[in-house]
Amino acid sequence: MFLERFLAHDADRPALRDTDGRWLSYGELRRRGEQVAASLHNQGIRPGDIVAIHLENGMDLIDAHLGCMALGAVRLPLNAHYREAELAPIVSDAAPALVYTATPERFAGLRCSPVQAEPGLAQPQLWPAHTLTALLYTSGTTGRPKGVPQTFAMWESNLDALAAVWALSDADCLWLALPLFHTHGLVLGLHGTFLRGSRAILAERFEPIVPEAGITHLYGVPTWYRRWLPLMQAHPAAFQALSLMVSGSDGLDAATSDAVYAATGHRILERYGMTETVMICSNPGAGERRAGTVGQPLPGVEVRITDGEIQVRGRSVFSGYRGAPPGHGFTADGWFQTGDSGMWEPATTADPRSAPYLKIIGRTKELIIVGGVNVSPAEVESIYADIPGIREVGACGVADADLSEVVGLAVVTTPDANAAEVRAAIAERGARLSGLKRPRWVIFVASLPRNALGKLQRGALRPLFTPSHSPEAPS
Ligand code: MLC
Ligand code: AMP
Repeated sequence: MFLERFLAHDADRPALRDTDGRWLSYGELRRRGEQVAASLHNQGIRPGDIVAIHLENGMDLIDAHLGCMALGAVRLPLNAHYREAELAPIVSDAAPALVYTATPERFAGLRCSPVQAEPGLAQPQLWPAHTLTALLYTSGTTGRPKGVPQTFAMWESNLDALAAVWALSDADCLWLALPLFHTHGLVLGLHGTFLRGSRAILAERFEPIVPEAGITHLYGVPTWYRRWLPLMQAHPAAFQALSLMVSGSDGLDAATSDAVYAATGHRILERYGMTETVMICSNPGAGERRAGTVGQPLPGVEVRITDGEIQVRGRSVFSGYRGAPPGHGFTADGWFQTGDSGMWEPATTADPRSAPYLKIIGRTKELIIVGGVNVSPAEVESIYADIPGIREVGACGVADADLSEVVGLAVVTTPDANAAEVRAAIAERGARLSGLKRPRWVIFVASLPRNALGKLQRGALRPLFTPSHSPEAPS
């Protein structure tokens, strides 16, 4: 059981280095959790209540998580970069009883029914296991985020599978700069560390640093490795000394994988996951790591490809979106539909007996992945569609050498539109979106590509953003 294993780690064992450089032991983390739990309880929060955590990496965020874990409250990690318009649908759907945030103004217009303290209640019972431990929202392709209930059981089986495949141990030390409001950082990074009793060095945000001695593991997104490359070439020894570099959340290009290998002798380990499933496939810790593939299904996870789509079932797969009809997102025979397309790559001569490796070749869902962060084109469009002078807009992913993709926005104006006013309004509306969702490219076009049924063809928008096309300004 996840909590029992977390509670069993030696109290003196170092667990986490805070962003100010101070090490905290497992005993200290547990004490802090208990203190926060008592304070949450005094504020009227009870096991099973939803508590939103809208914070960047740091001890305030860690304390909030530990407090909820100790009390048995359900954590609602919110992207700390999200603005009011992005938070609104999540807050209205999840209705958290309490919000931890450093920017309360972003919640000013949102109704989050605050709880009433009930004085004189007994001390809470601590570390009770509850069915739900967290609720993570994922960018719905319709533009409305969907709540993905998370259980310790999902996490534990998946993290144990990863530990086996990656040969992880309690001696590992992870450099943890991944934002702790996504599956990657929260589940693999933070809870993976908590489960095994290993160590993590917390960083506020990613910056390409030379790993200090003692760090053994890096988990990151492809953008990070591209930004790290010059440093790896300049200081290869510091990277050679690592045990493992893992990439996920987005496809890693072969050029980066090969350049990292040439500089450090490490083949980056690629793995594939989703908020709904935790990790699905991975290349092995020991054994053949095949660049451009995401390896094989993890123990406890089954993968099939039907009509080109990757479908998954297993212990770590969630049971359904919050508030959605049963079976939504699953096939009739119970497989979760990832919306990613893939193919099996057969065994190679290096290991002819090995099972095939999964290669992700595209997405059937309409999603833009910017620096490992999912962006729904429909959500972006909804921000700009009602600007006076705009008839319609379409958003799509545009290839980017740093972030893999950035958002492109194609705009059709009305005949009487004032170009300067439209441009100014587009720039002003950008403030309603967190930075990675904001369109990097805006082009003006005469019409949007639609199919016979009138449905916007976002794939056909992409070629309009090629450098050879000079954007038309509205007249
Ligand atoms: C930064 N910004 C974000 C953001 N991070 N907006 C939304 N979501 C985020 N996660 C905004 C900032 O507020 C800022 O806005 C602007 O983007 C630029 O910020 P920055 O810090 O200068 O950006 P940059 O250094 O370019 O950061 C990019 C990045 C970082 C790639 C280094 O985003 C990152 O660490 N990404 C990792 C994402 C991740 O963990 N994904 C896992 C998803 S889970 P403004 O307003 O100031 O301009 C998953 C499952 C799986 O996919 O398999 O893992
Ligand atoms: P999220 O909804 O944030 O959990 O993101 C999950 C999505 O990220 C998946 O459905 C994939 O589209 C994408 N993804 C995750 N890992 C990889 C990977 N290794 N290669 C390509 N895409 C990935």
